[in-house]
Amino acid sequence: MLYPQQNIFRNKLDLSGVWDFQVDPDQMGEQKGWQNGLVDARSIAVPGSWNEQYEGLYNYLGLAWYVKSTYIPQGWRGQRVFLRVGSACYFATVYVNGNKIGSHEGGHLPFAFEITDQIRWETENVIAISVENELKPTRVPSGNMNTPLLPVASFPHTTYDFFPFAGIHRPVVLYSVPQTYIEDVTVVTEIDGADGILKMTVRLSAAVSEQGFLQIKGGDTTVTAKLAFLDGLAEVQLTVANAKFWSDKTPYLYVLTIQTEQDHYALKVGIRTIAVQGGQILLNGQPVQMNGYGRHEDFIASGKGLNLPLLVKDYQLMRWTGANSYRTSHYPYSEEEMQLADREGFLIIDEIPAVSLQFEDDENIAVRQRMCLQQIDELIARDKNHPSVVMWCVANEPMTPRLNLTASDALNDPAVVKGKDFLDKLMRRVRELDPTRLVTFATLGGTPTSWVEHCDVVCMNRYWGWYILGGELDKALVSLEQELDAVWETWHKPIIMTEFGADTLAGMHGHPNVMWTEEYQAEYIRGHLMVAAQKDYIAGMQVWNFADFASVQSIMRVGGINMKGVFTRGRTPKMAAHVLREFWAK
Ligand code: BDP
Repeated sequence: MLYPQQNIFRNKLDLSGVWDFQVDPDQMGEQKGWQNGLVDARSIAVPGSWNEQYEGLYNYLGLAWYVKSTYIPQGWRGQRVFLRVGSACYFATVYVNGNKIGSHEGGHLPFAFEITDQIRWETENVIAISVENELKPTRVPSGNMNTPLLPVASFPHTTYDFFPFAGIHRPVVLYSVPQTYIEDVTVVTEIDGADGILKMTVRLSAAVSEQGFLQIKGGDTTVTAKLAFLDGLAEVQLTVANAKFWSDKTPYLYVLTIQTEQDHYALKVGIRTIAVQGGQILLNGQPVQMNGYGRHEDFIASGKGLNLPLLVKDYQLMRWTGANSYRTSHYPYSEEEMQLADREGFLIIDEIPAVSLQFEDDENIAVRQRMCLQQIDELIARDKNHPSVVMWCVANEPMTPRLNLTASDALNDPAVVKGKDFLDKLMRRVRELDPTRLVTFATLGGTPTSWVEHCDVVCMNRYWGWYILGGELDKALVSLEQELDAVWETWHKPIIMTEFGADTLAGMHGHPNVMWTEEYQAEYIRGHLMVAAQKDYIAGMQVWNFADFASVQSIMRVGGINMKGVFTRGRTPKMAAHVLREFWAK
């Protein structure tokens, strides 16, 4: 799943723009031949969620069609041509010139199909993509569950607290590659004193044996090596003497270029290591704090669609508060976002969309587990070479019907046993695919203790002073401190608070600082950071949330917005942003 690129051997045509669009609530489109063109189309932006582009589509989550016609350059003849979708939420089917090419399930990861044999070289080609985002218990994340563990009804009926934006969210790209092309590259780095060691595996699309060449370049340093492919596979290890290591403070990137008989591929790589020791996370052997946010891909009108100016602005705002880290809560973010993280020096906890997993119905559990494993495979394939990604997160707040079970009750509770088995399997899969990074999942208060056993870092989402002891900050902070100490005593693993926050209506002030005021949020965050500052085992504090974001409608969400942002949805700072600056930026 290499990111497509343009070079002298490869071509790329980005089909982002305004496409034809039509909803298909009765699912008759294919029968009516919509794969060849729409009859009553309106305009839609790609990438972008459809929900905020038209008022009437806000709550529409059924099937919809996207169509675009394009020439394919003559110069691509003789090459293999692929159609790649950065992400489509949730289930997508691709058609080229009326023929069904393939489908993909899962809303936040890229997929590509070879379309070489479908191409018309003399005329325009019709690309049609149908996308559907129904909420179902078997999907990840799940919706329309009939076991509502969440106490407040919501519309749409998600199990998660963000709006289920739908559509083609990332670019649709046509790209061409040589007949035998570089299909995959894996780079693993180690540090030996002042030297950087890179272990690289390159896989070709065919099991051929040939010679290739590889180069690492950065500043005045160039290191080269020969590649000997045997049955399409080559492995090589290189040492960069006196290397510049990648870190959040100095995000130095080398350019790795791979050359084979027919193909070229270039990749930016950072040399760094990540490990845990006692209560600390070590980046390049040195303790590091992962301070920042839980976030969302979310903005006015574009929904969850890739929004490049917003990405750049968000990184600037995060840096302005002194943050060096965030979690891709609650699903993989765009590839462009990950590239920016490498470049800007952010430490990423990379999460699959397993939000609020429940362990009730065996059939649903089995389907969901397959989807979780698929998403782990796809995510690691996509993000394994990003130095910014330091930790994989296999779930957010998996839950059982009864929280806070005593240790002995938990032993026999069927949901606890199933949940442990489920999470253990996910973490095992991650370690098989990538033994070099850390693994975790985000716990909520009352999570069965045993589930945390295989985590490298204990990630805690806690709302002392908001959902619990709201308005009683002094008491809340005492409880927080007690709980943190107890978790540390149990596990002796580093702890990151991956969520803590308070809904805050921007512009609402109070003296005294009651809940929902900017003053309350500011004091809430200050209090949490002060508790954390006294604890050596705290390896990071990630505020929920970076910015206000669209959620589902419920009595919990004024205007359908979760207002725990330190910035508003339009990106103006609340008072709390200045508190974070005091702690992190000075
Ligand atoms: C946490 C969830 C997060 C919610 C948050 C909240 O992980 O997705 O948005 O609560 O309630 O439990 O604001």
